[in-house]
Amino acid sequence: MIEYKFIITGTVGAGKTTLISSISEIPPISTDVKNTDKSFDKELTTVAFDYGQITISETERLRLYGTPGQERFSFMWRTLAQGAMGVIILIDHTRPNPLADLKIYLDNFADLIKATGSVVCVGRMKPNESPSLDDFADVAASYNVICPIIGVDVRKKEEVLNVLDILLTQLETKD
Ligand SMILES: Nc1nc2c(ncn2[C@@H]2O[C@H](COP(=O)(O)OP(=O)(O)OP(=O)(O)O)[C@@H](O)[C@H]2O)c(=O)[nH]1
Ligand SMILES: [Mg+2]
Repeated sequence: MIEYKFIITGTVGAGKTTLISSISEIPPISTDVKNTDKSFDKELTTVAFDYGQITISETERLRLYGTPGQERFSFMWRTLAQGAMGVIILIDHTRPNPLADLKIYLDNFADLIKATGSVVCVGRMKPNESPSLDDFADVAASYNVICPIIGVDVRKKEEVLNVLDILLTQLETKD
């Protein structure tokens, strides 16, 4: 069995745990606990990682790890990035400064992004709302990152599968 490891990262509440549970064919492993941080209004939050998997053919399986969103758990980010073949950066468009959020992950995952496939997913984006997908692309380009930037509703399985397809295609075309 060939196994691909992808990770998903992004800010608190962006929907990383939700994305994994949308596609996992096993009950996702979650390390969510009751949130005690009053700076964001969320009942549960991930403290270590999420895990889900999906079989993509008779010989290929995809393992998907989600990072904690909170930066105080960022020591987990590097651990989870080890051996990853692709990274999904999930941005919550409704946060105060989603372009600055993107920069945090472009910085922290720079090595992985350079070495593997990557895709930036923008969630909760209403049509014609600013910043635009082009604005995100400009930020990525300023970090020398050229990757697909797409609007995604992580609650929709087909949309998440499309993201995974994009990453798998990048693996095929990478030398
Ligand atoms: N209305 C709406 N809700 C969304 C959308 N995308 C995600 N959500 C919801 O936002 C919440 C996201 O929660 P999680 O999946 O726990 O987020 P997370 O990124 O894992 O958060 P942490 O682990 O705390 O960093 C879920 O309740 C989702 O259903 C969207 O496009 N619209
Ligand atoms: Mg989570």
